[in-house]
Amino acid sequence: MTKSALITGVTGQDGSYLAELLLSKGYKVFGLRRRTSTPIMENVEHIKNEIEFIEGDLLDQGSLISAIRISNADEVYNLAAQSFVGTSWEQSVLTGQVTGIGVTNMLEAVRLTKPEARFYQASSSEMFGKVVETPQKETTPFYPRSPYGVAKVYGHWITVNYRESFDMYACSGILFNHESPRRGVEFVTRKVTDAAARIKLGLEKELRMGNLDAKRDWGFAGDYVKAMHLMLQQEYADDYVISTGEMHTVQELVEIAFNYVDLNWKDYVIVDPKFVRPAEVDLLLGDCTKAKQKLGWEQKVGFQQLVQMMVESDLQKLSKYKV
Ligand code: NDP
Ligand code: GDR
Repeated sequence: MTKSALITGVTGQDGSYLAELLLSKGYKVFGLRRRTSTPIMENVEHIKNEIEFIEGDLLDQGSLISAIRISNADEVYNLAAQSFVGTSWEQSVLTGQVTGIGVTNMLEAVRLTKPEARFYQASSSEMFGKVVETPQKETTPFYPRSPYGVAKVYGHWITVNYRESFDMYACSGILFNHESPRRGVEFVTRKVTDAAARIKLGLEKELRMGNLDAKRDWGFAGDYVKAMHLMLQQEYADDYVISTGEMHTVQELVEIAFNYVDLNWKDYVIVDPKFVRPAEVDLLLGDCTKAKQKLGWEQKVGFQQLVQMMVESDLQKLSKYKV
């Protein structure tokens, strides 16, 4: 029998890769999409005719109940969020409402409408924040460092709570940073690959950055959405860390991107306090042994390959504007 899935945040980076994956597995895919004055469809343009879009918003309970009714989803992937850490200091209340309470709205819609549906919550390594142990695993205590991280901790625990209170199949994937050519341009990887391509093509002269010493565990979004799907195919619902187990600095990211276009990054990069955060997460490094053993998940794309893939994609997108 054909399975159906509902993806919130389908127009985002992960939503688009997950929709592709589920379509390739023969799922009927429904995507929750916000009403916007101009449609934001770039990531899903190539599959828009295969997805059934339902208008709704994580802040509007009725629309979520309708979405579960219309889709009759067997699997619900809650990927929607205000997902940019930087903005979470500027819009902290909104971030709490969407990224935190929005999870309860979604869980309630499932509980009231189709409690047997399987539920995935997009938790984050940002919950570890000012890390209390390294590497971080499922049992590492949380210490969030931004309104975004705090909201994700709430979303994480409400998912665990609904699993334990209502016996729902609700999982939380604690995913470390994952990137792709579809990443929003404000996130550091895409900001750097976009800038390297622009500078190479003569469209920009400099790149203003924040903290170059921050360390992250960066993987490829296309690999990570496979873990989300696997989490909903198990006998019991559980929570899993998904990561590469490798850590790099922002400076290394910059070096790889600029080297790829034969430029010396030191000639173009300026550190600007405007991009330094009020509270920083200095390092994140994940231990995904549990996911490897129980889900059989593994990453395929390495860090250098990822950065080069992103620069190449930005060069192609921008080459028509070359001066
Ligand atoms: P994106 O920012 O690319 O996508 C977020 C999506 O959420 C967009 O489709 C956006 O819609 C939608 N959205 C935002 N607010 C609302 C709302 N109020 N109602 C309905 N939809 C809304 O994020 P990613 O794809 O990178 O991440 C997916 C999820 O995983 C997020 O929850 C993120 O916090 C989490 N996460 C991401 C990681 C990463 O490294 N990428 C790591 C760990 C967790 P629109 O297009 O209209 O703006
Ligand atoms: P992050 O991603 O906050 O880890 O959240 P981001 O790419 O924004 O920052 C990573 C690190 O780079 C440093 N940095 C800069 N960041 C940005 N955006 N712009 C800059 O100019 C810059 N200079 C240095 C940051 O200070 C930070 O240390 C991402 C999001 O996808 C979340 O939704 C997700 O939950 C986590 O990853 C895991």
